Amino acid sequence: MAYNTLEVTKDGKVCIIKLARPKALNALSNELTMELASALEKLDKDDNVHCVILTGSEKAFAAGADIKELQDGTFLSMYDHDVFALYWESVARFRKPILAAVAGYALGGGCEIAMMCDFIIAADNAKFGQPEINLGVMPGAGGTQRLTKAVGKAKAMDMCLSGRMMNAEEAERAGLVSQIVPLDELMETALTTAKKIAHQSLPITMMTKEAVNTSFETSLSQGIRFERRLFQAMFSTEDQKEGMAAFAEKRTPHFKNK
Ligand code: DAK
Repeated sequence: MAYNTLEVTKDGKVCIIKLARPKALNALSNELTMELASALEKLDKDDNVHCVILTGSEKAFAAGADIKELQDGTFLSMYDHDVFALYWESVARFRKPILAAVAGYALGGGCEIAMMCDFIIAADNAKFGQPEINLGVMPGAGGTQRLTKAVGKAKAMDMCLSGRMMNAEEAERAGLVSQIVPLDELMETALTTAKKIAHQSLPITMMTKEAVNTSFETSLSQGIRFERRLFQAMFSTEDQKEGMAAFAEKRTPHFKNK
């Protein structure tokens, strides 16, 4: 399907979604937001897709919500037409592995969407920030929560209150990104990583993701109990038998996603 604001391509079992509003630094307009949600809904049902990469341009992953669309909003228009909560969260709700490949600016809603992905690979020119304070508002799509969980209170407060940006090195040191690579290696690294994930058993990667995400929602003992049940349940899959048999037989496993 063709989109106005996204370029969607496939490479084997990996799907790459590129945000494509370059003139507006990929500002997250209503149209882009709805197209992203619709693309993810289709990919969720596509059995041939096992992993998704969300990326932008070399200059901007996304410079935030489209301020020009937001500026005349009222409390009621925001409340009634809750496009952000409904559609942006589609990234967080996506059940298959999804990683963000971030180059350039990831600001405001752009930073929030990157943080909704399972992890972030950053180019060395990446800049992360929650600059909403400069606009007379605050982060509204999880920034105050996910950033705090990722980098801790001191840096999250600093960024949300001062609006300053974090470069790639600081983001990696703080635990916001999993690795930094040179800009011209970003997509190659993201694709190699995504293919590695896509090669695993899909139900097992999905359950693993669910278990890690559960750590944000529950106490340690509940999380550990949940992990143990999923671990035990995995022994009812053909892929567990295949994975362990392949190890014992010194061969590569061939997962059937069953
Ligand atoms: N929105 C609209 N247009 C944007 C934009 C944005 N966020 N960011 C950049 N652009 C546009 C610029 O207006 C400019 O357009 P033209 O003037 O050429 O028409 C073009 O992109 C190039 O931008 P610049 O000329 O500014 O480029 P520079 O390299 O000089 O600067 C910059 C790059 C990223 C530092 C700068 O553009 C900038 O500061 N951008 C704004 C960053 C920002 O404040 N982001 C936060 C947006 S607020 C909600 C939940 C969440 C949210 C909203 C609602 N609800 C639950 C209801 C989220 C809010 C946000 O994200």
